[in-house]
Amino acid sequence: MDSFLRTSKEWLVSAREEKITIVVGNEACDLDSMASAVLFAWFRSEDNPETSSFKKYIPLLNIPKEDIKLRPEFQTLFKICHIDAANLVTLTDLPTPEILPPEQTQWVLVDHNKLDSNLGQLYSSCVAGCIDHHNEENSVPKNTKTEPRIIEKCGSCTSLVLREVAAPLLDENADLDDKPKYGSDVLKLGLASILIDTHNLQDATKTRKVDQDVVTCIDRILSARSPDWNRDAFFGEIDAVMRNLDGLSFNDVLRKDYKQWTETDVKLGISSVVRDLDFLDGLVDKDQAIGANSGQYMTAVSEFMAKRELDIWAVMTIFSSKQKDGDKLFQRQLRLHWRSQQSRMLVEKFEERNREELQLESIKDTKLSPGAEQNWMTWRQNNVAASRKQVAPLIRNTVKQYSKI
Ligand SMILES: [Mn+2]
Repeated sequence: MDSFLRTSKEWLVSAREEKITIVVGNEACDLDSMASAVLFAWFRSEDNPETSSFKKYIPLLNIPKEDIKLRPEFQTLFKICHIDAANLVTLTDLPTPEILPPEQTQWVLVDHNKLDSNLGQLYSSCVAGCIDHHNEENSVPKNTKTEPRIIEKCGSCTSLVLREVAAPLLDENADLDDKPKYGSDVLKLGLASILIDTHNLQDATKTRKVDQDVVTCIDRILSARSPDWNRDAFFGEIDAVMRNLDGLSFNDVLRKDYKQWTETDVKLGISSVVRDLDFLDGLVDKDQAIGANSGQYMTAVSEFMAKRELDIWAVMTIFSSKQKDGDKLFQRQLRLHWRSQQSRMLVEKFEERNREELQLESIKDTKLSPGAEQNWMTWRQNNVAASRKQVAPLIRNTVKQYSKI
């Protein structure tokens, strides 16, 4: 797979002569987006790159190159799967439109279904298909030609990708052992993504049949190939690396898993964090080497928001604590920051409209000593099933309905 990635990187610059398909995940670029893009490109590309009819599919990570280092779980998985991170195409590698003219490209979106930001401005008319598990944005043409158009709710987009482009995986009678396309490295890349998104199939609010089916089949193949194979241990290794945010600054933690939308001229950003708010607020202190008070917190927040011109910035946390019976209890918190009185009104409207559905319960920030006037509100979100996938549309709907008043 590594040599495929290296070759695909070279195709980028020869696109003037030969058309290419770019497969891109969403801008949060989590494990699911990365694995979906790589696996779609890998399975759709034909085996023999020398033939002229070769279809060139290039996976693209929707982040600058330097941001790969914010995702240590990628590094761990790349090691397991024998992938050199340097061979992956990132936004930093994307040539200018003069070298990569839009008409020479078609784009397949995985793990999102609307091409946003800079890429969207240049290439949204070239979108030729999508596979996604988010809400329908009605942006990808309804009739795609040779590429799929699949939008279906499930735990991991990777499950949908594999079901679509690697169907023999789900066929119990298929013998895949001598097929390089189905090597163990490839299967582990897909498996890691699905296990993380479904918490090893334990998160019943997210896991669907397609996730279960794909995991069961990959698990069976890997067990048959190696007596030492242990799915739980594999999940545990990746999960532990993901939750370890040691050494990252406040700013890095908040841009590690970040998405942004513009709704009726209001800019909304949402950061997802796998630790609680006390951990996060402690980092403000660490960054500045002095005790954190609300004023310092506000400075850090203003910088983050100003850099992205945000009107509203949400921070969502998900973390777990061990119960007496050994089970994990998952908890969520939500914090919304506003820039102006207008965006404050939107945040208040959001709370009013969604308090019940999200089971929001106001909480005090324990790590921040009071200082200047706050421009944020914090809640415990007792509806733990609602992740960013559900909360983002709720905030966007409030903005759509009230921002013009
Ligand atoms: Mn996803």
